[in-house]
Amino acid sequence: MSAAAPMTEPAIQTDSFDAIVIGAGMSGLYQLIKLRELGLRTRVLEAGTGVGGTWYWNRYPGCRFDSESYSYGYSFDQELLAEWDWTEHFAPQPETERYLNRVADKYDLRRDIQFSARVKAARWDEAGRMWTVELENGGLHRSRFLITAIGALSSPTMPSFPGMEEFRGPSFHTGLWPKEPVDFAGKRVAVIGTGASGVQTIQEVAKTAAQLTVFQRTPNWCAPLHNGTIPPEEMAEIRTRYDEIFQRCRETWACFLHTAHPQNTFDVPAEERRAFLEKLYAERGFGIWVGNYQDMLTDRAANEEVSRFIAGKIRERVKDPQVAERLIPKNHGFGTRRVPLETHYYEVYNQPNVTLVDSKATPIERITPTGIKTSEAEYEFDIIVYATGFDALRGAFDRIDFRGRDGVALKEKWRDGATSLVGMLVDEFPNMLMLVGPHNALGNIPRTIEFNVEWVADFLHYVTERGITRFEASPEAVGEWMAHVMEIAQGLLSMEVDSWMTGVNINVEGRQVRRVARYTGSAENYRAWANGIARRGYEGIGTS
Ligand code: N01
Repeated sequence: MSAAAPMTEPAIQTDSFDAIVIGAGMSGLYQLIKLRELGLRTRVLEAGTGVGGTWYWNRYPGCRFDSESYSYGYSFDQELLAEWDWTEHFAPQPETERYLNRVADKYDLRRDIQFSARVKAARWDEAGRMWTVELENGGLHRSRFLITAIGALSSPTMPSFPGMEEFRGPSFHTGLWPKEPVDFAGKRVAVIGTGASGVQTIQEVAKTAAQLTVFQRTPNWCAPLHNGTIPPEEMAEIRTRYDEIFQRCRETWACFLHTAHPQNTFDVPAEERRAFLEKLYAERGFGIWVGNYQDMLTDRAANEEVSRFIAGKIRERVKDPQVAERLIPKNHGFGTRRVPLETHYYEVYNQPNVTLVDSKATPIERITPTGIKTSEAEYEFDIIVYATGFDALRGAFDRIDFRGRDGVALKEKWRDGATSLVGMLVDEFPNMLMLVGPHNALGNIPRTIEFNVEWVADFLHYVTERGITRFEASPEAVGEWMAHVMEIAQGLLSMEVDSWMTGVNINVEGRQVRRVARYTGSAENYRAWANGIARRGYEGIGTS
């Protein structure tokens, strides 16, 4: 059956393809484009009803980039770069979703995407050298190659408070937001969680809610986003600099426009240091985090210096000193967790309609039919928002029953931590490739995605040109890469802190132990390793 077959579901069917891609987000869409160029019959299986992945599911109020828009879009299509106008330096979710739909339209991608197709299991068939992919609705597909494009932060997690199902009002997880707008005007609203999603939600909901109560367990260090609109003449100027912008992203540590300052914190006189931090605080985007002094994330004293500076800013911005203290992290230094970027977030706590509850001191005990009961008080709410995050990096894999050679389950294999070769291959899982899998360079993620998608396309070109029908990473190559991944994370202050970046999520069984969950070296290093494998004839990947 051809890949151009009508996408009607849910009739049980067994279709055969050269490649199946799971997920129609940024990575899946680009992978489809590249696989078509290779002439591979490809089917993309997408759980949602539209394209966009992260930008399809995360429609919560205030959701937007915190990479500069023009550093975030695809770089591979000059025509698209010439046509597309970003309207804000950090585009809001609806604009990004529109952008990804434009890409899908332009390349007529939807004819190869099957929507409402959530993958339940994928089994490797050694005799046939094929993957069999089973959908939750019972549909079956087979393919020679399997590519996961399932995202790093795509498996939302809920807390397990007693009584959650009894709450009478609507409740939402930020990562599973409904398509219909939610009206907060005049409502009593609770937001649980103060990570990047919580912060963006809180500052938006505070504008209209009658009362907003924020349940904060661990404060995060937040810094100003400094968003602004992009007038047409500025967009025209940005457009002339796209080559320079993407070149810059290729050269920086994490593919952002910002990269570490080449000096150490205390090599600079105090006054100059203060001026530099003030400058970063006043600038757009992640500069304060990834463009700070180069030792800020490895040297404890350097980190304390920057933390003190940011704490001072919080104290200046929040009028009630007790509330300010509650908002200042005490158990981790600045930048050792992902820094949420904010717009008047701290000033929200000066509003009379906003209350901050310390849910470490007074934990949530249960959700009641009318609100939330903590160890100290009972609150009434019309709406509860769970901004409680994701089972990062691993969760999207665990939701699918991947079975490799001899029936080995990926979930079991990764029980004590994921293993991979450059985050893209796993031994015992032949013909499977992962985009943005564990131990990927993440950072400004579209840049990583483009690199990975092109690496996968080049590899599949190599494979198909030679009539190779089976490939598998060797355990030795995986071991060597993992040793590098572990070694490079040594000495990072972030490794001493619980967060999704160290694989911790108290809401998920088995995620209580800190691990090296992502590649913490530079993107350049990551690319050099992956390109080295390719240059040496895909060394460490057995083929037949
Ligand atoms: O999730 P999080 P997120 N009881 O894990 C709290 C990306 N992103 O969705 O810290 C009470 O950071 C939890 O508390 P604690 C970005 O990479 C990007 O906000 O565990 N509280 C924490 O406060 C980001 O880092 C953008 O003590 C509970 C919060 O919920 C990543 O996604 C925008 C709880 C979870 O924070 C994840 O961000 C948004 C419980 N049982 C997100 N369980 C962009 O701008 C959890 N919490 C592109």
